[in-house]
Amino acid sequence: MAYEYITTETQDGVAIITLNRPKALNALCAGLIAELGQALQSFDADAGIGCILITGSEKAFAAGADIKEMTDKTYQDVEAEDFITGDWEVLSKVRTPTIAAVSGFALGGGCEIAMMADMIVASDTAKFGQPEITIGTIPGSGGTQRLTRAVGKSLAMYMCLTGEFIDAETALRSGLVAKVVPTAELMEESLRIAKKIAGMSRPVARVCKEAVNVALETTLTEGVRFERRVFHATFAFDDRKEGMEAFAGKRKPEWNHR
Ligand code: DAK
Repeated sequence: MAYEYITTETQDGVAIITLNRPKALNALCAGLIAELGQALQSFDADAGIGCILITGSEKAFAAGADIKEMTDKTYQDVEAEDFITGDWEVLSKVRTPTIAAVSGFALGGGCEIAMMADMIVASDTAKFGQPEITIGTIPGSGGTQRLTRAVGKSLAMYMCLTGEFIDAETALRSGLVAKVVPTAELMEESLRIAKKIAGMSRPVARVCKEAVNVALETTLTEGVRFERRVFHATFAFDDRKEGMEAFAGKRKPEWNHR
């Protein structure tokens, strides 16, 4: 599939989507978001893919929604077309585990896209921010919600109300990212993690992801109840039996992804 604003490739069960609009620091124009949604949906439906890795360039993961594209829109326009909502949300809905490998700027919609991934691996040059307030608006794709859940109220308020960026170390300390690595090692380490996840039983990885996500949507009692039911349900998978037999037999499991 030929895309204009992204590139895609696959490696050992991992799909790699690279945002590729370098002159605009990967600003998320409607065409890019449509292509991202399309690529995500097609990899999510591909039984051979066990993890999806999204990345940008060394200078920018993405510097936000395309401001120039938004400038002349009116309230009536954005309300009528439910402005860019559909494809923006695909990443938060795919069942395949996802990783955002972030170097450089992850701002506004760029930070929001990264936060929709299941985890963020950041280079030591990464900068995260929600600077929408500096252009007279507020985060529109989960920035006030996912950021607050990830880093807590005070840091989220600071970022959303001042528009100032945080560096990779602050992002790590606050729980926004899973890991920080030197820029030169970002893809190698992100791919290592992605391939490890892709090497697990795919249905088990899918329900594991679903259970972790439930933690953000429900009470502890309900979450633990959901987890218990899903844990029981893993005993219906061939791969659960294979995994335990392989452990006892001191061999590597051979998943059939069922
Ligand atoms: N949009 C359009 N173009 C952008 C851009 C952006 N967000 N960010 C950078 N560019 C362009 C610049 O205009 C420049 O283009 P030319 O002038 O060369 O044509 C080129 O990329 C290089 O940028 P700079 O020359 O500015 O590079 P610097 O290194 O000096 O500065 C910077 C880098 C990232 C600090 C700066 O470019 C910057 O402040 N960019 C804007 C950051 C920002 O405010 N981002 C938030 C945008 S608002 C929604 C979903 C999401 C959203 C809304 C709704 N729904 C689902 C409803 C999201 C909104 C946003 O993200």
